[in-house]
Amino acid sequence: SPIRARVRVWSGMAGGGGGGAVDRFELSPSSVLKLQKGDITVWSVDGSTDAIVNAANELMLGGGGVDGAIHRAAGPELREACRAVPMVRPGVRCPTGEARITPAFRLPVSRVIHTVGPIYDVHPQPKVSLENAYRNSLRLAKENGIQYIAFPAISCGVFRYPYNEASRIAISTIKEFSGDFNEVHFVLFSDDIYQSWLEAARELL
Ligand code: AR6
Repeated sequence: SPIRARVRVWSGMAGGGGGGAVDRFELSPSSVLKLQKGDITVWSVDGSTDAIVNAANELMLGGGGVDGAIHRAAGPELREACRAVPMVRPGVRCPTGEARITPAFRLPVSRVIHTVGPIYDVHPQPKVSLENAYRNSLRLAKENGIQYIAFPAISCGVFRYPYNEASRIAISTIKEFSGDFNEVHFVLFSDDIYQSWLEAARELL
């Protein structure tokens, strides 16, 4: 069963999303969850078994929010790699709840996993799709030998998912993969969202 102890450490560079306090929770004896505030585009652990997750849209050619930041930092090659992902139907490279993987180009990590969360007010079953977005990102990461993975708060920006619900969904889905990764990180951009993730981790881990 997960160990309840929680410690605060200073991130330094490795695993850092810009530096700052990192909250650490054990998922299994060999696997930890880390929460921090920061910018996911500067996060990395080792540049060979690490990946960041992008909160993309179904077309996968960039957008606003974290998607825009990741494309800017990765350079135009990322857009070309995304364009090469086959369409499953017109306008859709990655259906909501699924995930696709590309190289990371100028980012400090080895790969980018693109997933699409639900638009909260529009999707008929937003909870299932948000769970699937986390689950399929983690499955694809595992298949590709990723040991360190960092997520943003998928759907919590433009797609308007209430972050107090999204944080519980995110943490409980990560728990399904206890032991599959050395480290799973959340790099959260705003204080209210970070606090909500911290509460969910204290409750659920
Ligand atoms: N690092 C970490 N988190 C960030 C960063 C960053 N550099 N920048 C923003 N966030 P959003 P969504 C946070 O809107 O709701 C795009 O246009 C942000 O504060 O990026 O899934 C896509 O193309 C928020 O908490 O993603 C899609 O069309 C979280 O990332 C659509 O938005 C997610 O917000 C996807 O919407």
